[in-house]
Amino acid sequence: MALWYYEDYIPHYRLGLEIKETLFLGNSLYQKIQVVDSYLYGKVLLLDDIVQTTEKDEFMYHEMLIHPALLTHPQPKKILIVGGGDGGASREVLKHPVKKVKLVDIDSAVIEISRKFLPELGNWNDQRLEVLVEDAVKYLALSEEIFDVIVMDSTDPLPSGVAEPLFSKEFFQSVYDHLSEDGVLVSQIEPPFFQPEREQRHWESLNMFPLVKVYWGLVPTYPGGIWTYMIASKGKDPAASFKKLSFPTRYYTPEIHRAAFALPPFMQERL
Ligand code: AG3
Repeated sequence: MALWYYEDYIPHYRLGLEIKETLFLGNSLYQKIQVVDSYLYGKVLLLDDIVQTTEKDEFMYHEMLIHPALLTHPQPKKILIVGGGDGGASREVLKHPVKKVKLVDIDSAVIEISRKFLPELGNWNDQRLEVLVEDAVKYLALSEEIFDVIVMDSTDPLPSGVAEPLFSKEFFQSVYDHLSEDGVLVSQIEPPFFQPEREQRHWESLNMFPLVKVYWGLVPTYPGGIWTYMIASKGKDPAASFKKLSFPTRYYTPEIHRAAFALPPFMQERL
């Protein structure tokens, strides 16, 4: 009998994947963690029944989350990743000539399970990477460190979800205070088609930055067609920072970077 897994994203809408088997199922202190093996997307990591990443399409998300931000800073050396326990975001950051990457994830179980079941996602042995299991809100409140780029690779900012405090105005202010002069923040946000009001709220919460832009990309296993990212810069304009990279990519190109900032009118009108 066929085995199907569904993500019930919002009422009246679900995404389904036919799976071969469940490889891991358990609960951490913070959330339900699951890894399934699917026919079309390979291994899939789910947190609280929400698809986080899949072996086959993760490059589309991680390349678009990382490269526009790293190219927007003139010389990114110190990077902070908030969340990112599966390792995909730090892997892309480490392709750049950065000096130090700190990955701060609240849930050690996500890191352990990802390293065990999706080891090819991360570049865990790179000496420049430091992994800390901590609540990023507390971590930043207590730290005086300054970063060039801060990446938020969290779960969806759902009300009462683990990531909710990361999308508050207070946290964005704290991120701003921990960024260097030309500092850049990038975060994945929600699909604009289904969550327009929430997108607008995130946008408004970032108004301490002189430049805030939204860009989009495709991630086949995420809901709502197009997926959006929000980028805030103290210096250069992210939309004009496209560049040919010195290493191979499978989604990012300078042309895609440029096009990603072109927004359809239905999105533009609310920003
Ligand atoms: N975190 C964001 C995943 C969002 C997908 N949302 C959904 N399926 N409803 C990705 C973590 C990957 N490093």
